[in-house]
Amino acid sequence: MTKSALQIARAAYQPKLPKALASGAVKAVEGAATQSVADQEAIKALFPNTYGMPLITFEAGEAVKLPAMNVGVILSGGQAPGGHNVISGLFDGIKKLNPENKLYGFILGPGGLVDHNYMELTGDIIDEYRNTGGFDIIGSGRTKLESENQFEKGLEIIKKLGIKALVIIGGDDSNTNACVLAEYYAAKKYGVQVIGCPKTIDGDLKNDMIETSFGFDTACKTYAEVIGNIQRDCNSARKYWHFIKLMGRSASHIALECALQVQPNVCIISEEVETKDMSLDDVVTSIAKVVADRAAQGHNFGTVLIPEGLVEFIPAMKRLISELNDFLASNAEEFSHIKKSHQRDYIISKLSPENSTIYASLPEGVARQLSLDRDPHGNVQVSLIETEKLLSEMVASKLATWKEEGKYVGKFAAQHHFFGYEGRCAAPSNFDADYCYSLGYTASMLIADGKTGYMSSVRNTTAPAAEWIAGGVPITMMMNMERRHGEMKPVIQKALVKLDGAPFKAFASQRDRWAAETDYVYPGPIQYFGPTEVCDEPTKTLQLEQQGK
Ligand code: FBP
Repeated sequence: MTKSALQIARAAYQPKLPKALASGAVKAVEGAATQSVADQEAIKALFPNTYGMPLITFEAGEAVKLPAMNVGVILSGGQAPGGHNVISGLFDGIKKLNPENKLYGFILGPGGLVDHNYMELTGDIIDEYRNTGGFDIIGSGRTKLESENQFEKGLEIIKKLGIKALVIIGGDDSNTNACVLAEYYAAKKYGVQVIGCPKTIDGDLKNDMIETSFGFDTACKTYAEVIGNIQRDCNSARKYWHFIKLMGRSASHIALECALQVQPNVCIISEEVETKDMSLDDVVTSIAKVVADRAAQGHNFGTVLIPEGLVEFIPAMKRLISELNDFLASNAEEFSHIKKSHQRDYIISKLSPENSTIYASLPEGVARQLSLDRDPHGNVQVSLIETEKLLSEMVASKLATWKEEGKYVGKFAAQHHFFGYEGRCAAPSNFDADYCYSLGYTASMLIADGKTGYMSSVRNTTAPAAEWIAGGVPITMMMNMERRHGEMKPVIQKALVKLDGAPFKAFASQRDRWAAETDYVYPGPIQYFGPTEVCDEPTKTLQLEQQGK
């Protein structure tokens, strides 16, 4: 593999570990018994073997020689910077326990386990991937591990390879499935342990015990760098409004963190839009107002950050999408015979009056996306909706109306951007490199301690890495019951942006000033070498959340 100079230098970086893990030998200290965040009786009944287990903290201890064991690892879902370091931490951890231990990677996600598609991860392979971005060492996939048939197919290869434990690196859904698998193997007494690791750039897998999911730090810093560059361009030419959509399928953590880093003129937070029951027109009006106010000061430029999941958080849009999904599912045949040029009018004539009015008000392109692009389950694919264009077109027409009414609105010219894939495989920041390596190493210690149904946890992450606290959290502790596809299911509670949380409050207390002034921050690229205050700084979100504790 040909490498850049940075990759070569970066390969030599030794990730920092919490003191207890770096000591070379640990002991597991058990805390109090746990319970799920809600629906305790229901979760307990579904997870009789893995419910109520204690929290685990690792402290320095005596070295113990364990018999050799084999471990399997799976990368699940969307890429997130640092995945390779979770695997290298896991590898180093099990090799430290016993150099005979082996690590097997299942190829292209959970599907690799079911299809018996795997490779042994040797030291040479691991060394190629240390401190690099991406999940390409074994690839990732979105196959859901849910059925007994899959669990049994997985067991066949687990037995064949003599695997004692499986580490699943994934987001809330993948860790929910890891917990179901752990319970299944425990109930069947198969003697196979399952450990989860918290991954997702979206930042929505976090709680009191999991301070952040890995990848969020690097992805936000990567986006913030590019947004900063755009803001500098914007402030140099002073002629464009930049509408920037940011990844985050559901929660707005990425948009909020980027706003805290770059101080844009506008940042929409989906959770606030939903809580305040704002309509699409309310969102558009709020942006148009900032545009007009800045124009009145002679500033015909600015930046607007938009979370990817916004459309589904606008209550009226949610109702429209739901009616459209149902209508198109039951009238697919008839709809397919309607001429393209008549489809819009046809839909307008069929929807309920409220939804029909909203649909008619949408720009042509967006209306088409809502009615045509459906996923295999018949749902509209919201991530394909170009929200940045939708909002800028609607802001333009709102400004035109205000102009006709005699209001001064200045000049409005928009540019559009979507930042998502650019940040998911970036070389991990020092924070993610250290955090991921520690998560992987901790997973190996949980395995050695015989644990199953636990998520690897590293806390106190705003302190220097040596003071981080490594341990394990029972996954059942994070669960509640939620309706999914019409059925009540045990799932890990998704962490949305809290409007009473410190990060949102910090943003809300400054946004009016950011809107009026041009006080942009230009964070620049992630620094991998240099002073610790530049290279090791955690996200603003994490700092603000931990300050309040
Ligand atoms: P995970 O939750 O699996 O980590 O993925 C998150 C994400 O990156 C979202 O931000 C984005 O909406 C989605 O994946 C895109 O999915 P895909 O990679 O399938 O296009």
